[in-house]
Amino acid sequence: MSLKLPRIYPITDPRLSCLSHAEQVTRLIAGGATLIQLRDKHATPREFYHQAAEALNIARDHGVRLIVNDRVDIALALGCDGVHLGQTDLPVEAARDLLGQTAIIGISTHNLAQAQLATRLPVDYIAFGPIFGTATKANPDPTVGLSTLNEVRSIVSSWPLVAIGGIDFANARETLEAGADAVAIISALVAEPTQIKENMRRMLLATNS
Ligand code: TZP
Ligand code: MG
Repeated sequence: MSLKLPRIYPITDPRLSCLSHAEQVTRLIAGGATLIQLRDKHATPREFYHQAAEALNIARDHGVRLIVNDRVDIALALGCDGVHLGQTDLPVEAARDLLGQTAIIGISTHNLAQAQLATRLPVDYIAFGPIFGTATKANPDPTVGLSTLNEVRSIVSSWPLVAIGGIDFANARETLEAGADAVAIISALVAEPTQIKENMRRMLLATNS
């Protein structure tokens, strides 16, 4: 069955927020998040494993699904809900073999050809971006904009589509209107640690159709 995505898909960032994954997850859930991705480009695998375990306990207590960025091994070891893979991560088919049919697997795509190819892979959602300029990702691909997102919408037909990159309060609604089922957001939600709950709540309200 096709994955039903919440329209706001927050992603954690310990450097940006100066908070543990567990603390960010706690605050995002308080603001209404139901699907959260843990992303950590700096922790050691062991540190990320322990932090993800703590975050997963909190998510489980609230019936919230947790996706791990990059690390299939950590998702498998902890029994997280799924993984988000980039173009240079483990192949999706290998991740599917390891995690099984019920895991949620998402893939990042950055141009029309990659998005097209993704529709032939065993994924549950296709992410596309960066839509707008972003300072959060190191060496990002070129920004693609809303019109390309709209083209991707037609290329991937009914596949669940996540837009990512530079999405904030000013552009989240128009990004959804351009064809995304969900917007994945880091800095606009977690960069200001005292405002995470409030930002999550405001983002849900700002995109309420
Ligand atoms: N992939 C494409 S852009 C991006 C990732 C992980 C960063 C998104 O972060 P922000 O702060 O929402 O622009
Ligand atoms: Mg990756």
